[in-house]
Amino acid sequence: KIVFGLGDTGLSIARHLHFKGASFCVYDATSDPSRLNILQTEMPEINFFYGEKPACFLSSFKEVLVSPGVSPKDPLIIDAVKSGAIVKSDLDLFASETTVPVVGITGSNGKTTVTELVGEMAEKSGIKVAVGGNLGPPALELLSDSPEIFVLELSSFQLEHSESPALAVASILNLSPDHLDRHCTMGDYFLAKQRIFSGCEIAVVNRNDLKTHPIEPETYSVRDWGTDFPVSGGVGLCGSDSNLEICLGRNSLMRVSELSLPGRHNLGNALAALGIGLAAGFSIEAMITVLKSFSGLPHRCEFILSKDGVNWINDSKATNTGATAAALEGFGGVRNIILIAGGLNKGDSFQSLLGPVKKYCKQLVLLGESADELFDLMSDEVATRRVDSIEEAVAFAEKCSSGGDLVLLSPACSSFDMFVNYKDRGERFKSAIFDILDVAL
Ligand code: UMA
Ligand code: ADP
Repeated sequence: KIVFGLGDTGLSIARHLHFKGASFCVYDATSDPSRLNILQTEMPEINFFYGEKPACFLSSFKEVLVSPGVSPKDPLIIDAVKSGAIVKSDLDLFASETTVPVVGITGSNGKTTVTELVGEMAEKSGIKVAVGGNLGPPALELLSDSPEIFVLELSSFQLEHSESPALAVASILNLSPDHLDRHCTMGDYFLAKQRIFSGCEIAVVNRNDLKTHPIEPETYSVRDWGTDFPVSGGVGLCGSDSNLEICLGRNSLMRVSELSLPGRHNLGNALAALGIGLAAGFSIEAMITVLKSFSGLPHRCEFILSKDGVNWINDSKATNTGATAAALEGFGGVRNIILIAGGLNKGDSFQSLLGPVKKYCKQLVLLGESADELFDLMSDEVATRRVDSIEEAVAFAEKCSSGGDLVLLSPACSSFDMFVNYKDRGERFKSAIFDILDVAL
């Protein structure tokens, strides 16, 4: 066996195989991968290979245990498959090691939020739960917790390498363009997400969005949620616009105004979490309590402060156009948003943002590698300024804002061109706000 990639996932696979007494080695394209020190300390006898290798490098191995960041189109993987090697993910290994129910959640946006929500719902229901997957820690690291249920966030990268996750409850929350630099087409991206349903017992879907449904629904038991009235008895909304209520069939559970999560997209996340929790058998009362108190995670439409009538919001985790559109639609009034956007484009077209930007933005502030592309597309429609740093963006936004405005960092791009990651970008944004607005932390 060979473990391909030595990041968090590769290390979790190596630890698992080592614990099982299996014979294996590890390969990484780089000479000094992030987890090499740990591998060499914990498992000094394991052979580590690195650097560029000929396409046939993996062909002598019977099993290749691959990290999510490795593309299935990598010549090494293509050759290994041709030579008859079994290519497996950490999820495949994980699935073969547990008989405890596993809930899996994927989607283009909202995965981490809903996974954390569902985890809290399980805990509040008195069920011992382990939460991880794409949000970390990797699934295999959770086995030693011996929980009564696992709740995993699953990315398209993980699912693409996975044969059959065999989940007790599987859900696709939504689907909009993301990671097209890896998946090439929306069709491929959709098929990668569909793998979440392979071998599952209950599929939880948005009844109004066919992209979240299994291609072969007759194979599974299906539960649904939606932002309309649940005629067929699922999770949904009832009541008038001024007094909307979350309901299960005809039974009202709570008022929408009692939710702590902000924005319309988070109402969808709350309904999805409720649908998933019901499918997993959690207590309805416990789930309602959690929905009333869970106010969201840092860097996701996170309210920072209000000064001189201007609200400042950090949505650094918005790394695709779907997330940025949701923030604009969730918070926008009449052209009152100063939007700070741009970064590393993951292969998405920004065209779909043009409508919401025209409708809600009074000013665009652009940074990062995609600033020129965004400028060319948007500058005829809205006042646009290019800047070189997040600090310059905040200083400029402060100058051009007035009472009733909202300054929103929601980049629609990943952060790696200028920052360590989205957290670093969000933290730098927050520090700049406190410095430039001269507000004590
Ligand atoms: N590597 C190669 N060849 C390649 C690609 C990578 O040798 O072609 C090596 C790299 O040199 C590196 C290692 O593989 O040493 C990294 O492996 P990885 O990219 O799979 O990263 P991990 O550290 O194992 O982290 C992965 C997820 N990363 C990706 O999917 C890119 C983490 O999600 C996840 O938290 C972790 O497993 C635990 O489950 C990160 C992410 O950005 C946060 N995910 C994407 C997202 O959320 O949008 C999908
Ligand atoms: P993921 O794990 O899928 O990246 P997160 O919960 O971390 O999802 O949120 C990432 C970004 O997506 C944030 O900007 C957040 O505001 C936005 N978001 C969350 N839920 C949704 C949704 N249902 N639709 C669109 N955008 C969303």
